[in-house]
Amino acid sequence: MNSCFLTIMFSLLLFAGCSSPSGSKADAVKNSVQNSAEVAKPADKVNVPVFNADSAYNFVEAQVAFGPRVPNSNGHKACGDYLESKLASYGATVISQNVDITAYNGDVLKARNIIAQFQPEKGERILLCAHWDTRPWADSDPDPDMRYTPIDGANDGGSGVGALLEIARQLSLNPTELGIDIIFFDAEDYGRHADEWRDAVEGEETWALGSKHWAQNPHVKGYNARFGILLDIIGAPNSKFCLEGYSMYYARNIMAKVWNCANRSGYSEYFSMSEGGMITDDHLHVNRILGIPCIDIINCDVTSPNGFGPYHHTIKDNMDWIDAKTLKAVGQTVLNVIYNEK
Ligand code: AHN
Ligand code: ZN
Repeated sequence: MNSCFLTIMFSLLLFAGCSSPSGSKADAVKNSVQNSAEVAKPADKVNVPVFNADSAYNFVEAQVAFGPRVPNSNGHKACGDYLESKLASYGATVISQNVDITAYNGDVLKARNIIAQFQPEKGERILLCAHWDTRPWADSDPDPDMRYTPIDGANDGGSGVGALLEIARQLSLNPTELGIDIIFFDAEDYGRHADEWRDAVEGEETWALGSKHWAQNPHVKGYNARFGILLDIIGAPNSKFCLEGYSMYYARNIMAKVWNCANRSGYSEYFSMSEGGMITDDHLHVNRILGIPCIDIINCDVTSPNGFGPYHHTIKDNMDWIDAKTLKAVGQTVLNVIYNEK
């Protein structure tokens, strides 16, 4: 292979982005997304870093090695310290927002939202987020004896954080035009145990407690961002990310931006055009309380019992369900989106 060929290949990689003009076949998206206000930008060339999927995979593995990250556990504390120091090592200004939150069952959770600000002096910002805690119980496990056992949460918890740590690493090497905030929310997955669903009361909110606290008490007074992207359960092989209901309701043009970008980047197999249900997740509070349009990229699997995949909230949610190819599809798409924002 001659060096000229290599140079061309390298340039193609570096200049892959999502600001190409409209009219490509990837624009043939579902009407609801297509008819949004998002307009194609001129095709100026932007340097977009290459997302290293092996690095992201290793970041998932590193979290799982701490054991379950259940609030108040030793593994949770140690992993939180690890996440904070990793983000700081990538040049971010990092804040841990510590708060005691009472869960639906009376447990007082020593919760910790971990907030990393890249280029904090910039006014125009993008929010990227994931939850870092893991479910205290495998309450969807097929074996009833396992339903009070904590899970590894490789996919549910680990995957979104792993992809964002790799993005943080890229941000340390190549600055973006806008400021970026990466937030790892705590206490997302302490929602009511499936055995107690009959006790649920109308309107109760037992999930996504850390993000609710942050949205009510943002780390910066009057915090705002152009938009937000939540990554949740993004590591399984052959994942399908559907058009989640709250994302479509609150942030349709951001969905269009991201799904179009995924298509142009060659990831249409993962970014499905089928509609998903409305999922109570961290993005909901960002939308409802702060009014920042925030989407949720989350696996949907209508063939599985709870709609998120057969491993979800079972003891099988371990490294066997993490595929670097899926992390790549999501991570590269997010990089392409954020490096193209001006
Ligand atoms: C509910 O099941 C209501 N919300 C799911 C959000 C979630 C749980 N994401 C990860 N684990
Ligand atoms: Zn969960």
